[in-house]
Amino acid sequence: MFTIKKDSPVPIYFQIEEGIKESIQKGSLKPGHLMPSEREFSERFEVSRMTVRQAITNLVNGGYLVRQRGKGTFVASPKFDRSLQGLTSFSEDMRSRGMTPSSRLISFSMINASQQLADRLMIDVNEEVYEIKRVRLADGIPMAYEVLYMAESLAPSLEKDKLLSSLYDYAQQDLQLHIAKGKQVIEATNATKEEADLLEINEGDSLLLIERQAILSNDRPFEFARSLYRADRYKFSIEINR
Ligand code: 16G
Repeated sequence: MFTIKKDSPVPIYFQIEEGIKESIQKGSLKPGHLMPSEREFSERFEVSRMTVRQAITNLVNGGYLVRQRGKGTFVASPKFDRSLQGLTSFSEDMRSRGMTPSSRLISFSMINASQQLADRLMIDVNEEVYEIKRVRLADGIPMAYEVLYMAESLAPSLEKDKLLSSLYDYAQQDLQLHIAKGKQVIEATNATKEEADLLEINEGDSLLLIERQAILSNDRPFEFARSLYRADRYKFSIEINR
């Protein structure tokens, strides 16, 4: 590994931080690598555990390392860079990166539309709506947790097994619905205990909440969905012109 200079004016925690960062950037520390514990680091460099902790915490906050409850601290995987252009589905996004999408169905139920949901789906209050909760995985790793609402009248024969694969594929191929446009809002949030357990992260970890309202070519809303993306796995980019 790298060395540190105790007589340097550069703070020790910063030297450790930069040393680890450089090892990650050069590829000598690879994604998924289990980092030594704070104790091991402090013994190796003969510095306090507080100093090591500060360096590690900065690297976790910067997205270079991830802490996994009860397992240790690992070198983070590069974030999935998702374009904000285009109305793609989770399955399409993963397939375009050569990853295999899958879903874990948490619940599938029918509810009566509240006023707010009725407005979003442009249906009457109390009309039947599917509530679908799924964890979305890429190559078996949980990436997002989604709760989506869709008017029952759009897909009266929707069954559980369809939700294990792509809902957009089902809508387009089986129901001949044309998802044409949409509106998205992105906000930052922190994982609740339940969300953290589903996404295999720690309670309080950062998440990106995306609310999507997808609209069909006949101007009828297709879905209202709230997707919680792991902020350690995702970043969003967009091309802009002036
Ligand atoms: C994406 C959409 C979600 C949609 C899902 C369909 C965002 C923020 N959300 O996750 O609204 O329901 O794709 O995916 O992009 P599927 O066709 O793979 O089931």
